[in-house]
Amino acid sequence: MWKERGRPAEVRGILTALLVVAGMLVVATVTVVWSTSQQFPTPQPQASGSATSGSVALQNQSTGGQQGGAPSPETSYVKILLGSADSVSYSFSPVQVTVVIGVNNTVTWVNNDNAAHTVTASDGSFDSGNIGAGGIYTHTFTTPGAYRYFCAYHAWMVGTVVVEA
Ligand SMILES: [Cu+2]
Repeated sequence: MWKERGRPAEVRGILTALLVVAGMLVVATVTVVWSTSQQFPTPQPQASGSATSGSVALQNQSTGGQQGGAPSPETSYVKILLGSADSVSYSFSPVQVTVVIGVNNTVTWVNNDNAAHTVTASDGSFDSGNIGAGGIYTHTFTTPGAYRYFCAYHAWMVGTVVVEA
């Protein structure tokens, strides 16, 4: 017999709350373990949960470069240095970059200058158009070769992408 009628309900309420918290901890732990086991660099993997980590890795490799601006191992970066519009001392950096198909053959140019520039292939195979201040341009190279490019506005701005199989 309970002398205080309110006590059992109160105890049951606390026990229920503890069970809910414990359940949430289990779910959170399982989620962390699962996402860690995926070894996936993207913060929000959209792949279905049935995919094994092996097929995810293969899929990631075969797609060659993912769009969206998120940094990934497949991307090589070339900076357009601040001052490139005003001084022949500044241009693309590095002026030559070597990439390997299937490894890092997506190149992203980042315009760190406060003026617009272009990344225009000498052979016409790619052309960024205007890249505004702070803007980026991304191109994925799929054919081996040496690709010279220039900025349409500034004659001293020239660079080369060497693509290896
Ligand atoms: Cu330029």
